[in-house]
This record gives sequence, structure tokens and C-alpha cells, in this order.
Amino acid sequence: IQNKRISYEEKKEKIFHPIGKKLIDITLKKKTNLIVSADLIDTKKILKLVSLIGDRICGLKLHVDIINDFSYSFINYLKKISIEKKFLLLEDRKLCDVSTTNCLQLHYGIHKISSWADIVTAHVLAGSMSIQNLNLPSNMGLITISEMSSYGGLYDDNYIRKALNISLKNPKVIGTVAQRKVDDRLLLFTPGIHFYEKKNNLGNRYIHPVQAFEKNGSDFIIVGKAIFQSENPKITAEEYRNAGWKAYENVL
Ligand code: 5IU
Repeated sequence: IQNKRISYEEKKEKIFHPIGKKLIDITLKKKTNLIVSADLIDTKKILKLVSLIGDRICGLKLHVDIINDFSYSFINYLKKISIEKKFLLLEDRKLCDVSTTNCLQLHYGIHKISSWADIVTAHVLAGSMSIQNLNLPSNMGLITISEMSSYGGLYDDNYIRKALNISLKNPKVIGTVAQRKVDDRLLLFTPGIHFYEKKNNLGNRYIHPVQAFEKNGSDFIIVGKAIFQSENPKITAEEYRNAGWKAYENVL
């Protein structure tokens, strides 16, 4: 059948980076491929959300540069919870500069991303060298952005093919964001997930978890507003977790 995919267990054999393997282990153990995007500007709100959804996710995606009251006590506490509840911390920094600058943005400044994040996102617009020599800790992985979820993006097939090639050749890359099937040696992350919405008026496009797995061959769904803005994030997260897991099992 056209939609068949390899299992997480089989995929784990093809992923060599320890963080990629760890993410798959968590997914199998907790039976969840849900990553929640906590796009919130107050640490209290993030911690409240995490207390509700921590058991249901394999990853928590952050934009630390939007947090008004960012502090190391917050990040240390979050790190502790992520270890206890078993989920990874993803910083959606979308590095997009030359290697030297990417490196500085990763290790220095207020947020010192490399001191706590398990995974960081990066564009490859500046070429393959831009994501080399970043001095990443051995237990930190990269997710490249080959194709975003927004409509009207400038990514054409040629760009995407080249971005995927760069991703495959860099041993620090555990996977990528794209809106299509990718090589089995990359984990595929799918933002722009919503049960009901198709498009928002700010340029993002949404698909259902079923479509993410059936059509795109996704491995992980990334859900933001649908969960953190819902009346009951705990129940809603459980709904997305179930939908993501069923969608995965149905294409096995
Ligand atoms: N995000 C996208 N699309 C992308 C990439 C990242 O939406 O292609 I790369 C981010 C933006 C936001 C989250 O932090 O994922 C999605 O949140 P919502 O589910 O609220 O749209």
C-alpha cells in the first residue's frame, strides 16, 4: 500500500544521533508523537501548561526569546521536569546565519541555548557549512527547516531537495521540517496541526494529524494554539496525542 511506513523501532535503527534515538525511545515508551509548542510569554504560564500536559508529550517546543521573565531558575526547573516526565526540550531558534554567528547565537547571550536545549532548529539557506562547526554538545541535535507550514513560502522543489541533502549529510541533524515525505534516515516534524482549522489569517496552514501521517509520512506532530489556548489543555493534549498515535498505527 502506498501509505505504508516503517515503524519507530525500524526508524531508530536508521537514526545515528543519540538524541534522535532518545526521542524515539520516549515516543515508544509514552506512546506519544506529540510535541507541544508553548508559545507563551510568561514562565508561570509555561510551567502551568507543562504540569497539565507533561505526561502526554515527547517534546516541548519553546521560543525562549519571547519570554518576558526568562531566568535560569525557570530553565533549570523546566529541565528538571523534562527529565522527570521524560520529554525533550526543543528551542525553535531557526538559526539562519553563517556558521560563526549561528555558533555565537547558540552558546552565548542571555539564553545560552546549548546549555539546556536538547534540540535546536536551523534553516540551511546559508548553505551546508552554516550548520557545521557549531560546537554542539554531543547530546544536542539539530532539526533543519526544509519547507515551512506557512502558505506562500519561498521554498521550491529544488530548494527543498537541496535542504534535505544538506540535512542527510550532517551527522548532527536528527530530522527536518517539511510538508512532504522525506528520506527514512531523517525524522520528520510537522507543525501546522489542527483538527478543524485549515488556514489562519496570519499565513499559517493547518492539516489534521491523519493527513500528516498518511500523506506526508510525518513522525512527530507539533501543536501550539490548539492546545495551549484550549479551555482544557490536559484533555485537548490527550486528544491530539491519541489522534497522532492512531494516525501512526494506521499507516503501519
Ligand atoms: N512553526 C510553524 N511552521 C513551521 C515551523 C515552525 O508553525 O514551518 I519550522 C512554529 C510556529 C509556532 C508553532 O511556534 O510552530 C505552531 O504553532 P500553532 O500550532 O499555534 O500554529
